[in-house]
Amino acid sequence: MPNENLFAALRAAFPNDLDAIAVDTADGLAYSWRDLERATAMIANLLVALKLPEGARVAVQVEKSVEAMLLYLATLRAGYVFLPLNTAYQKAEIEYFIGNAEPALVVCTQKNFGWVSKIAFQAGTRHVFTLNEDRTGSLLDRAAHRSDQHVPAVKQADDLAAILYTSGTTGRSKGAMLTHGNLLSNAQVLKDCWGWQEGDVLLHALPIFHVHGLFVAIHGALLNGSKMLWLDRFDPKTAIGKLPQATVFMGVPTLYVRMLAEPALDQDAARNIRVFISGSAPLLIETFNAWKERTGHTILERYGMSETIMLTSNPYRAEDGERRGGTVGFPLPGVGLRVVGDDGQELDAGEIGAIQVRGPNVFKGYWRMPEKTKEEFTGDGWFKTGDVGKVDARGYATIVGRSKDLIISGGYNVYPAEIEGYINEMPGVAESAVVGVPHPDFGEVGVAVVTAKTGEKLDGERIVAALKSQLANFKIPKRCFVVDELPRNTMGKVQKNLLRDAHKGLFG
Ligand code: MLC
Ligand code: AMP
Repeated sequence: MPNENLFAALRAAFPNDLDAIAVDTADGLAYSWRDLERATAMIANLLVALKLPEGARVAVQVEKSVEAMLLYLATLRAGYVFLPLNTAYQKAEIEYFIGNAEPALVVCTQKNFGWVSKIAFQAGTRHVFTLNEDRTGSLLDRAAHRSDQHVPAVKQADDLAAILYTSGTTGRSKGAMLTHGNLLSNAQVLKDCWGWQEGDVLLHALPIFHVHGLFVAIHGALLNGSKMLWLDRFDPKTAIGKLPQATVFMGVPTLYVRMLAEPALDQDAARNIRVFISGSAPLLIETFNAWKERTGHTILERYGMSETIMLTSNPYRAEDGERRGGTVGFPLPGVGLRVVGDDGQELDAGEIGAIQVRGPNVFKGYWRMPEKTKEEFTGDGWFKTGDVGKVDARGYATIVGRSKDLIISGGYNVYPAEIEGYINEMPGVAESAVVGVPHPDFGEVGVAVVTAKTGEKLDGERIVAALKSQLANFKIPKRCFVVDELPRNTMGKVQKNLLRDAHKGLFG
């Protein structure tokens, strides 16, 4: 039986010249393809030596670095399941993820080792290693003694490769289980759709805890044997400075907005770019137009999810159609996308309804949540995205809203229910509502509206400060208002649309 391990496919795409540069970092380090090959073998051999059980999860909360990417690739190579965690997550969030996923190995930064290892050991994790931004830490120390030869573990397309936690509208986060087959089939489709070609160079500026930076960007470059210019963090000036050396750039809309604010962004800076790709959040038509005017390039917008990786894309080639701002383009080859009404019946072109999808890219289910998984699929096997949209007569899909109560801020998902849960626990709080309002930088940000229990006095700033010690920074509402009562409809349900309207002009 052929080995369907994703790593094996990525490795097979390495160029013949293994001494060529695979990754260049902003601080002047260069990694050859041979370095990638050997370092992933050494880390994979370390994982093998730990005798982790079949299907073991490797949970990783470290800053972005090339070594963090090598750890991801080594986990695939050794046949274990990678579980990336945003570095913004705080104690309670990590406690939940580790408790739920029960990883056999946790890798964290030295700075967080005390509290992360305590949580991990309490959850039954056997090994906790460290990996720091400056390439120090016990993971690499231990891997340094291992052989640099390793045959990729044999995996089938249906075997798990990664678990990505995504928050839920109710209850706790769910771990989306993605298989080697999900990831590889999607990467192969994108390689063709986006015209990856010889000589391409990717400017990698996104975090690597989520689908966009971890899968779409890294798999895209590796599967094409393309060099990456690696930025550990996004800074618009640095990114613009690197653009002339790149041919492909991927970003969430906030990255485009921040680069547009720099006078240095012009046609010359973008002269070698073949394609600018945007996704993870709606790209405003103003940004799409301003980008075209300033750089001469039409951004290609695409749409995806943690549960499905990439679903749709605007056309790359002119003969396939124009890139239409405000739309997310056509379903990718192999992806089925339909828009259904309240009765579950498919709607006609132009009609707005719930978006459902299916295809080889659609995940295997939520980790240890068979009931939740069942709820999110229709009886005939389509996944309910929670997005609301339409498909026009020419086949372009547009996302017009979400049926899930979700805020997308700077490309990160924030679930109001989670934030409200924390606020409602605070002393003196009667109830709260968190809504998303437009923001010029992040697209959308959360604003909290809170009422006090009778006789209690609350201070919005203190509520925000208290949240900061409990939750990832991007989830913190940018403002908190204390009011006498929340608007309700006749059924007693809080009218979030009225709150959104009342605060929509807050950030100009
Ligand atoms: C940072 N802050 C945010 C924020 N990021 N607030 C709201 N939303 C965000 N996304 C806040 C911090 O809390 C802090 O507030 C202040 O902004 C500065 O923090 P920072 O750490 O310096 O921010 P910065 O590094 O500039 O980060 C901004 C960013 C980052 C846009 C570069 O958010 C980012 O990398 N976003 C990309 C997310 C991404 O990759 N998404 C893909 C998901 S995959 P304070 O008050 O503490 O000062 C997916 C599927 C698909 O969705 O289709 O791709
Ligand atoms: P996540 O759960 O973080 O993977 O986020 C997935 C969600 O991001 C989708 O369900 C959409 O709501 C949203 N999304 C991704 N790409 C786009 C896009 N191009 N336009 C609008 N929304 C998007």
